[in-house]
Amino acid sequence: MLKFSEMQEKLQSALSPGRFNHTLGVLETAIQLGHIYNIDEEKVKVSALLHDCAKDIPNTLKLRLCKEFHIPMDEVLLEDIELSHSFLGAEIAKREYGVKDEEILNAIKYHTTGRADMSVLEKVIYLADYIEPNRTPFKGLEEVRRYVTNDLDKAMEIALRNTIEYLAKNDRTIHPLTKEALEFINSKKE
Ligand code: DGI
Ligand code: FE
Ligand code: FE
Ligand code: FE
Repeated sequence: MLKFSEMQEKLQSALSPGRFNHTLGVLETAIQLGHIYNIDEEKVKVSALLHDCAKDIPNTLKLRLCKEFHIPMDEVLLEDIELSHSFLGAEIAKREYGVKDEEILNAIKYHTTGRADMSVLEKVIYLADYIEPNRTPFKGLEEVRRYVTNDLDKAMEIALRNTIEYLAKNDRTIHPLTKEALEFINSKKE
């Protein structure tokens, strides 16, 4: 694995200034949440830094790389190539940044859709991405910020519900993993 400072330099040249700035916001937020929820700081930092490492790859190249790395392109991903950046990001973190830790790779892989039975690290990265301070405010953001420091699952539930509602309103297909993530959280409640 590259040193953190080397990763940061490599990433900065792969991302637009705005996307890099977003990443620094996610990094700062994830470190704070990581302390609250007692997770390994190194894992939090690497996951947060690299979560969007594939975001600025042009869509045609995303598609080609997904094929090359044997990332299964389901119907939703084919319709919305952009969505593949999380799955592709995990592969690039592994191949180009030398990340071997499966927990980190999964936090990157599921940061956009979520999935059923997420680890605490996965939830922290998903939510840090959602609430980081550089994001342009949107409906539901403040509610997630209110819950995130004391009820991680409640914050996930709200964020997932908001995302599904937003996608439905914009006639975009909801990925099965996104639905499963919300169903799993709801199934744990009475
Ligand atoms: O990469 P970021 O912008 O930082 O954030 P992200 O990785 O959470 O991506 C957000 C985008 O992903 C947003 O436009 C909504 C979209 N998205 C999230 N879940 C789904 C989805 N798009 C589709 N089609 N289906 C999903 O389930
Ligand atoms: Fe992303
Ligand atoms: Fe997100
Ligand atoms: Fe992001």
